[in-house]
Amino acid sequence: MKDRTLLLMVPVSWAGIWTTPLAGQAPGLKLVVHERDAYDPAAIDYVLSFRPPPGVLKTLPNLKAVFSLGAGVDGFLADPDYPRAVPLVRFVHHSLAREMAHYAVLHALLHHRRQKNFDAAQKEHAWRQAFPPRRTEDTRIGIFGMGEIGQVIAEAFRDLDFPVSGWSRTRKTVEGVKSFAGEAERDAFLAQSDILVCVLPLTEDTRGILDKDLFAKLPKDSYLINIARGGHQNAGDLVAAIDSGHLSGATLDVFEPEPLPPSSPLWSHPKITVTPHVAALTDPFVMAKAAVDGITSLERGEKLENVVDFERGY
Ligand code: NDP
Ligand code: OXD
Repeated sequence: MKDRTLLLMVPVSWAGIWTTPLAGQAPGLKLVVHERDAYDPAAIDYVLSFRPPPGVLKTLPNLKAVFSLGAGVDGFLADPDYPRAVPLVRFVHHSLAREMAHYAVLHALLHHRRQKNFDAAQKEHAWRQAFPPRRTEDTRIGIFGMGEIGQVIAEAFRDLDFPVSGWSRTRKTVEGVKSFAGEAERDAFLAQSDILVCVLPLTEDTRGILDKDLFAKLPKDSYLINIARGGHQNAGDLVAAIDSGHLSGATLDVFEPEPLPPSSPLWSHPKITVTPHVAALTDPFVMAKAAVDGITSLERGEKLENVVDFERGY
């Protein structure tokens, strides 16, 4: 790593979260922080970022690879000047998928077990043995996006005895999980998803996919958990589908824009749970190791793993 420089493009106040583990993993690597340190653009070999300011990457003539701090890379592809000859590497690790599975299971069970009703009863000191859950065997979980994260989420629900299916572009073989593939099988998948968990990447094909047409195809009383990107959901259509009684509610971790403005009606909707993009946080030490391993592979002339396909957009 000697004579190599990595540029970190994150909010300056967060820089230490990433520089400490990177310095520990690769003591020889020079670290510079965008908007904090002066640097020569020609000296930058690698970049680590999540949502880099558009236009900066193209000013780095000797850039060899870009590492995403997250699994989703829409923040990079939103830059029309992303230099496409430079490989963009996603963060893929079981720790991230596992945290996403914990979040999805937590919110699915809160809904499935009707926990909001017990919270309300507790406030009244009322012993109400009401609100029986729907049978687990009858609560069909649909995973929208069966990639690195979706498959781990599917397995977690399967292991809790829920019937699980998944939708992806290409067919998957995951034990005990029914696979639906492509546009032709999308409606059939939706029609049997009582809890829909969205973990699709945000691409030209998936932007706005969670809209009124899609909600109409879900079974009555179904529930949405969106932990992918805010750009997938049409918030107005979602509120209308819930208020009409067709959907029973939603948990949303992602929004467009973020942070969700205080004036958004989503904050106070009684059937919507809002969390601030925390379904899974990248572990800085795991991420630092992944980036350093990637740089080492590249420097040895080996194949880089988890490289984004710019045509597909993920
Ligand atoms: P992957 O790229 O591994 O998986 C994406 C999946 O979506 C694949 O199964 C892919 O199908 C499927 N897919 C993509 N486009 C389409 C389409 N047009 N039609 C049908 N299926 C499609 O991504 P990850 O699982 O690693 O991550 C998923 C997303 O989760 C990220 O992009 C990010 O937005 C979000 N995320 C959110 C976090 C949070 O804290 N809220 C944390 C981490 C990730 P195929 O397999 O056939 O290619
Ligand atoms: C990610 C995220 O994409 O945290 O990893 O949203």
